[in-house]
Amino acid sequence: MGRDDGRAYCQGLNDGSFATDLAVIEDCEVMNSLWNFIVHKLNKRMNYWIGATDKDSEGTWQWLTGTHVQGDVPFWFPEQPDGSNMENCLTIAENGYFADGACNQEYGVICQAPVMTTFRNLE
Ligand SMILES: [Ca+2]
Repeated sequence: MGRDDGRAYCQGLNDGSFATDLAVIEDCEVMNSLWNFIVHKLNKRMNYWIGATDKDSEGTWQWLTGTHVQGDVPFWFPEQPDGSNMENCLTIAENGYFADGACNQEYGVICQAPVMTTFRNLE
């Protein structure tokens, strides 16, 4: 699906108690474990949309949360992003690195829901 359809798909997973959206991946370990899951469990190497764009300002990549996308290796493949105004949506590409993609391309999506941690102490 295209990126906007992908985002709508992720938001549609919301069951009313928490917000779901395209995945925001700001951490190297999260990226590694996602990629390991894609390769070893899903066994589906393909491009996946995740939650960042440079639509608002070419070359300035922002996550859905408003924070800046971290630059360079180990996140981006060398020479990426390379699509200028033609590629404004972020993917995890088939090689396991970030790459920019044309937003209407048909790719998979990676969605996320907030993590909830609850403690209940003994009184
Ligand atoms: Ca761009």
